[in-house]
Amino acid sequence: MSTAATGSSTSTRRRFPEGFYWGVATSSYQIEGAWDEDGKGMSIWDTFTHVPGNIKNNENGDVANDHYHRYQEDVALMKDIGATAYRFSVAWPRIFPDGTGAPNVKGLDFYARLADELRGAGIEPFATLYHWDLPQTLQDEYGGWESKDTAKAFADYAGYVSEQLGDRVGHYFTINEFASFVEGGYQGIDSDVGGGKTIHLGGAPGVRLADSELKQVRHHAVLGHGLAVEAIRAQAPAGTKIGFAENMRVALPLVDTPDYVEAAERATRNHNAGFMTVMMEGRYTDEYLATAGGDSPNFTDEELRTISSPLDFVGINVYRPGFYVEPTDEPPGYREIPINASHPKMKSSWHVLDPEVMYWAPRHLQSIWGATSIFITENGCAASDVVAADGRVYDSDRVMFLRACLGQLQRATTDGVPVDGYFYWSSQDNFEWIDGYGNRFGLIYVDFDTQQRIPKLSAEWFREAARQNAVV
Ligand code: GBH
Repeated sequence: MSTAATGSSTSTRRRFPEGFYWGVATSSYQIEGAWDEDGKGMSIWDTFTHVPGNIKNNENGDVANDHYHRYQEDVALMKDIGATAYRFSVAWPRIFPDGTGAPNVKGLDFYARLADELRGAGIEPFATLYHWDLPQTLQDEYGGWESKDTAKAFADYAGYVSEQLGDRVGHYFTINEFASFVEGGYQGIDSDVGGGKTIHLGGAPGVRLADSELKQVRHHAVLGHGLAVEAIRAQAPAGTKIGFAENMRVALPLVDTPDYVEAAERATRNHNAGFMTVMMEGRYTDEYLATAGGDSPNFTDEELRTISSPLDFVGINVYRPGFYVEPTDEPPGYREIPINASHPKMKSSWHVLDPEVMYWAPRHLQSIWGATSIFITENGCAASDVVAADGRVYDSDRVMFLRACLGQLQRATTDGVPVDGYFYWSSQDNFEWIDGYGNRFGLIYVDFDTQQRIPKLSAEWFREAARQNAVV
């Protein structure tokens, strides 16, 4: 555990701006457990994981990291590894067991205690209001996000939580990764993994809609975001800060020259038309509506104004490049370059590796939409972590990944891109959705039989980087 005591070995050229947040992230269903305790209602992920065959090895989040009971130990570990911010999510069915109606005080109390514990440890709490665990009742009654009623119920819940927790939590992310739960939950996603190969990914509620129906679900999701922003502004204390946490598809310029960069910006804007672009611009692009034709979503101008309510910051989860581009003279002004079959990858099947995405993602946000405050709400990788004979976990590939990604992020801040913080996904190994407990993303290893936690080599790297506020 010995690291340079003085920090004198780190060049000042590799430092982040003063006040930069060094965070870690998790989500409720992936770590809490206590799936039916203290009045919590069922979520669509409780239902989905309990159906045999949906999840690798039929695993589920019933117990997960038992964080609901071990949160004090977990906060102490976060402090120990140097985190200054923590992004957690609130489980909607803990607060409103039926999605709407009477709130459950015990559920709310858990997050109040968690926030107090964090503040006591000098860690700033950032709450995500929707990380995919929709109350099952809303799925049963409305078909979930197929209905506008779910967007309205989400806003009521968001306003209530921000009002109740407002004295303790000052930063909120409305919704995590729109495409992951919309396309993933209501159709399934074909992920390009190079060499012309795609893999099919999905999740709860496991509905299979046609393309024509999916556009309306997307619209309800961004509408839910916008309505939630309005509700939080109305109910939370003045000064409360709000954004979303979106996994935008990022086009990388093949060459770093103005014409390639412009092509990449154009492509990024088009490829995010259904979520990021409409939230930032308040309109669906002409191309999006033209391609949809008769399948365009139904929407009003008033809804578009709500969807694009001004935000305090923009959050993006950055894992992989979407694709590469080169400029063309023909519309749309760019050509997509296929990802090669031999492209480097991290452990997850979808995880195409190019650390440069950590430079271009925030830079595109600044140049396309003029973002003035950006958070990297997630970045991380799975690795083949095992406890060695000496009791340590030697995740050298994750250290490589961290150093490479943060090096690119630091390059962005040096270029004047306004990035205010970084959250590593995840503080600890946890329930990785359809992959079960197999894909470990943590800085801290978890033995799921004993619930023992062991900080990995990467946690040591993170601690030193946070201490120096620099790439180390
Ligand atoms: C995030 O998903 C989630 O927010 C988090 O809950 C999860 O545990 C973590 O990351 C690690 O997986 O991008 O073309 O490959 C982000 C990763 C985004 C990966 C959607 C699969 C499918 C399309 N997922 N992606 S593609």
